[in-house]
Amino acid sequence: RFQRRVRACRYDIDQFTPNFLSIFDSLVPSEEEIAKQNQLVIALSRLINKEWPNSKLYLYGSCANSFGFSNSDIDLCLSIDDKEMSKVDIILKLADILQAGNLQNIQALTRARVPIVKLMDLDTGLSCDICVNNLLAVVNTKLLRDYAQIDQRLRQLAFIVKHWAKSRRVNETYQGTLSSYSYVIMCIHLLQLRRILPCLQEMEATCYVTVDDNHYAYFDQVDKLSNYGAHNNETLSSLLWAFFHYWAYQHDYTQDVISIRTGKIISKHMKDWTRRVGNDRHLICIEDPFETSHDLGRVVDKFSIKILREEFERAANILQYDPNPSVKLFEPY
Ligand code: 3AT
Ligand code: MG
Repeated sequence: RFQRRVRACRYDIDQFTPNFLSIFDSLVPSEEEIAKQNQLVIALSRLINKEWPNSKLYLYGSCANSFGFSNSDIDLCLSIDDKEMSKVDIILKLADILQAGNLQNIQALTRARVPIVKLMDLDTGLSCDICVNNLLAVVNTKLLRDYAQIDQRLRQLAFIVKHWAKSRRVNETYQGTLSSYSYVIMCIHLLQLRRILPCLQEMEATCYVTVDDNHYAYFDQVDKLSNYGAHNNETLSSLLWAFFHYWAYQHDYTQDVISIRTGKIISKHMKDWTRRVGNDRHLICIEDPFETSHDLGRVVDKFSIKILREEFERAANILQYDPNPSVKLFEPY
């Protein structure tokens, strides 16, 4: 049985919070950049609505979930109800419609796992990917944004974790490491366990959505929860310490699944995630809050799990012992 090692947080950890907060500030996109993103959505929507008046273009992913860095690409999703056309046909036609705009490098990637149109907008200089009818991603974007509004420490923690993951090259799903979306969910889970965040999907629902005949509901009146975490006064650096210590030394990789849907740790056994099925190896288990049969850790293989766990340990040790953790943590891999 995996030994869970628990260490006491270093006594002087809080002194590093101002350094981590200034890194956070340097990564946040400016108002001007956000205005440009909205301008692009309006311009593209106009173009697309001429051809498909009943379609709607949604921003999703990091530029809409409030966990986006400055200068990141824009993720868009076109919602369109056309039973006659396949997704690939819609993508091809969309690429064609967009030729009329002031855009560059329009490419229809029809053979990708999620078919998309890629483009660069010459007016704003922004690059974006447009997918079709991927509405669950629009819903999970809103859930993440709602959580971020409850306590500012979530956004701060997730930015630092994402920045660490990008610096250390463990944010590359095609290399078997975790997506940004997974890292944000890991941060939400930590704050739920520390009662800094509630579990919105366990509360009385105020928001209902149906995607592909599946019904989802959760409490989204988050302005009523702005004092939820106030009893806990842990600072950003001690939460970072807790995050890396959890994943380095406390998480039980053989038995546990983290679940923000329930706000708890649940068992692999209960989910039947104890053995490899097809390409799903379940070496680190992170339940998707809506697609509950979906393990976000399924991209991780027997090589990348080692890399990932070594990086968690490296980060935990830096936060425990290094005199200058806010520098060392992000040293390029
Ligand atoms: P970056 O800032 O671009 O690194 P991001 O928030 O855009 O981060 P991703 O690129 O990982 O995050 O994903 C874009 C969105 O797609 C986020 C989420 O709404 C959705 N998404 C990503 N991976 C999954 C997944 N495995 N299951 C469901 N939705 C996902
Ligand atoms: Mg993205």
